[in-house]
Amino acid sequence: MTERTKKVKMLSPVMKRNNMIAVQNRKTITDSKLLCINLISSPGAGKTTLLERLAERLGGRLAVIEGDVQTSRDANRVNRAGSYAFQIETGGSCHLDAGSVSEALQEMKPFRDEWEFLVIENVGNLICPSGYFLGEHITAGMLSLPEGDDKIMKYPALFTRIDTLLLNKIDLEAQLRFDLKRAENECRSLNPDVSIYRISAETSQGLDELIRYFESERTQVYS
Ligand SMILES: Nc1nc2c(ncn2[C@@H]2O[C@H](COP(=O)(O)OP(=O)(O)OP(=O)(O)O)[C@@H](O)[C@H]2O)c(=O)[nH]1
Ligand SMILES: [Mg+2]
Repeated sequence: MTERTKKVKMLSPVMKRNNMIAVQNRKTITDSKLLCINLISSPGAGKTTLLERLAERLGGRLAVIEGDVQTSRDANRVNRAGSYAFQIETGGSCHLDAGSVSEALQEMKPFRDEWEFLVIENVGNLICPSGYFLGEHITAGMLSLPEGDDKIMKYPALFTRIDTLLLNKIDLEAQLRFDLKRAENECRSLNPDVSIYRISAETSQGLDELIRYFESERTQVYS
C-alpha cells in the first residue's frame, strides 16, 4: 500500500463525519429560514470589511459566525457595524469544520426572529476550507485584485467548488495589472455555473446587486 493510499483511507471517515454534521447544520439553519453563506478567501482579501458594509445595510437581518485562528477582532468589527456576530477561535486549525459551526449554532440559540442571512467567515486560506462543507446554501470565494489574476488556476479546488465568485477591491483596478476578464474566464472554465460579482467593500461598489442576489436566493430556497 502506498503512502498516498493510506492517507485517503484515513481522511475518508473524517469527511464522512463532517458531512453528516453539516447536514444537521443545514437543518438547524433552514428551520429558522436563514440563507447561509460560507465566505472563503485568503487572509486580507476583505471578508470582514464586506461584512461590515453588509451589517451597516442589513443590521438585524444579518447574523455572522467568524472563524479565526485567534482573537475576536473580526466579530467585534461586525458587532460595531450593527449585526450580531459569534467568534470561533480555532486555536491553530486553518479552516472551520461542520462540528465547530454546529457548536457555534448551539451557542447562538435561540435564533432571533429578525435574522434572514447567516454568513460564516471562514479562516483566511485558499486551500484548507475548500474541502469542508459546513451546511451552507452558498459557497462564496473572494479574490481581491492585489492577489493577482493568476490565482484561480493555482487554487482550483476552491474555485471549482464555489457557487459565487466575489472579485473584491475593484476600486484599485487602475493601480493594478489585474485582468478581470482573465480571472472570470478561468473561473468559468473550471465552473461554468459560477455567478460573479465585481465589488469594492471599501467604496460599496456592487453591494446593492450582491444583496439583491442573496435576497433572491433566500426567496428561492424558502418559496
Ligand atoms: N482598497 C480596498 N481595500 C479593501 C477593500 N476591502 C478590504 N480592504 C482592506 O483590506 C484589508 C484587509 O481587510 P479585511 O476585511 O480585514 O480582510 P479579511 O479577508 O477579513 O482578513 P482575515 O480575516 O485576516 O482573513 C484592510 O486594510 C481593508 O481596509 C476594498 O474593497 N478596497
Ligand atoms: Mg476577517
